Amino acid sequence: MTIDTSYKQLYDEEGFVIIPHLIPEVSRKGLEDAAEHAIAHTRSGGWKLRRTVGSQFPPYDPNSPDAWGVQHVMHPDMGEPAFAKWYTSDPLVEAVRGLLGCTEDELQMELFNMLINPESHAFALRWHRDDVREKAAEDEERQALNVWHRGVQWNTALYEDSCLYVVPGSHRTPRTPEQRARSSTQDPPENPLDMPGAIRVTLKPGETVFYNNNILHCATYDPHQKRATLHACMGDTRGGATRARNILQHGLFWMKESRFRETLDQRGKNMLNRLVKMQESVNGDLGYSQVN
Ligand SMILES: O=C(O)CCC(=O)C(=O)O
Ligand SMILES: [Fe+2]
Repeated sequence: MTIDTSYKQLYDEEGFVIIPHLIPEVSRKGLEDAAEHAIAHTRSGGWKLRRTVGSQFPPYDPNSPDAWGVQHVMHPDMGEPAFAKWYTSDPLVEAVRGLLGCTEDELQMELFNMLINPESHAFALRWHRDDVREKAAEDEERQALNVWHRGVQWNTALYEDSCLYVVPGSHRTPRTPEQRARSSTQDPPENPLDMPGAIRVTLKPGETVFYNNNILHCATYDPHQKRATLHACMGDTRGGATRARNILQHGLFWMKESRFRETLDQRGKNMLNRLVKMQESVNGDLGYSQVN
């Protein structure tokens, strides 16, 4: 399958695009079961690598009673090979390759997490860009937005998901004074649609939104609305060290262990090799880790 070039055009212009059917029918049940297990394991306290209610970014407060995300679902200790199998599956890899405009030999394995509804606490993320400070002056913002990091991030919904809000096109331009005012507060928005230009993104089961992680976005989490959304990113090796800051802060020691490598098919192993090479080239460690 090659993806329609209009997807890439939309992604480049709007900063996001929705693509259906990236979960092969044969994989769906396996992924749902894996997701249920990962959620139960996290809520019971068995899985410590979680995004906790009260924290927007890492480090996440380990003492929080509730979680809005499960981190590192491909970790061998999770014991769910369905996740890595999907991450390296044909339809997904083809879509990513199309959006990055790269060859398969340039694809770099990165993060794979899951976004879930908190069990009993409403929570929200304030308006932000993942890799530009909220306080950045207009010039700094413009400069940061001009750098193409050669990576894509996505949310694939197993169940209907209306948590995410974005401002289309905002990945290319600094915030207007009004947008800046509404994204400089520490408080989550009372009504995200008050943000000029904002839209709510609704995914039907099986749909994927790919979004530039520097698009202005926020999210609201309702404990009564079931969410199990696969949240991942993949890079293109031509991005080199520009990808390091975002990726390596998440604690990836476990990805260098042979125990993890052994769970991957050949394509996955090749993608992982490129991540390790990138990490070694920036001479960094693999970030903090809550388990290792
Ligand atoms: O929940 C979402 O869909 C968005 C998550 C997000 O913005 C983030 O993790 O930075
Ligand atoms: Fe974000």
